[in-house]
Amino acid sequence: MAAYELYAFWRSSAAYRVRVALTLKGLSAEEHAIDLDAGDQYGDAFRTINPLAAVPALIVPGHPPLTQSLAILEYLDETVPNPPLLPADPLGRARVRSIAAGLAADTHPLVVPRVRRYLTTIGGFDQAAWRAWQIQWFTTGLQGLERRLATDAGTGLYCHGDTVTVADILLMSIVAVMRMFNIAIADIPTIDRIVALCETQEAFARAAPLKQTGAPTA
Ligand SMILES: N[C@@H](CCC(=O)N[C@@H](CS)C(=O)NCC(=O)O)C(=O)O
Repeated sequence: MAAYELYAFWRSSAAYRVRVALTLKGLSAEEHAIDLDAGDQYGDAFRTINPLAAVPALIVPGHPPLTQSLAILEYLDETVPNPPLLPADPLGRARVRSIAAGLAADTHPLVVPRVRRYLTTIGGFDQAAWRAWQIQWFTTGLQGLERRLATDAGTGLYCHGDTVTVADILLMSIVAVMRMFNIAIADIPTIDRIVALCETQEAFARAAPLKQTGAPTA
């Protein structure tokens, strides 16, 4: 199997997704830490890997870096089909991709370091305003997902059916980073149930931010 390399940061929600998928597929990658708090993503060295200055980037030997966590998850799913991370049927795949995009495209980008940096410098936000902003968009994303999961027939033990899909990986990646910010959202029982089930699995446990190199120890 290819000797992958993964550019990541311990707290990164998007890098967490790739770690989970690699483990589920029985793969591993040598990790290179890009310290997002120190601004390493803006250095020339990393910009040659991802000009958009964001992790993750997965290096498949002999190929240009793969970026965008959803694209990386689909690449891994296509090259190592078992266990599948997308349903076999087109409607199921569309539902899973829709749940994943709701979190990856409509929720997560609002709370990344570059947005925090802009709002707390040019945008005039103090720490309280930034925290209120984070809570606002995590709440909007997860309460919307809760309504959907609670009413859709497609929901099973997991976000879609009874096996882990890309939708669960995205959900857990958002929950993991919310915890790092000490943000909890009430009244999302379906999500809480799915999160508790995912947490029993090694792939999610191993990807936990606080278990990664560079994470604070106390
Ligand atoms: N849509 C991208 C998001 C990538 C992204 O924004 N990653 C964050 C960490 S979770 C990052 O590196 N941010 C750097 C910054 O905001 O300066 C993906 O899914 O890979």
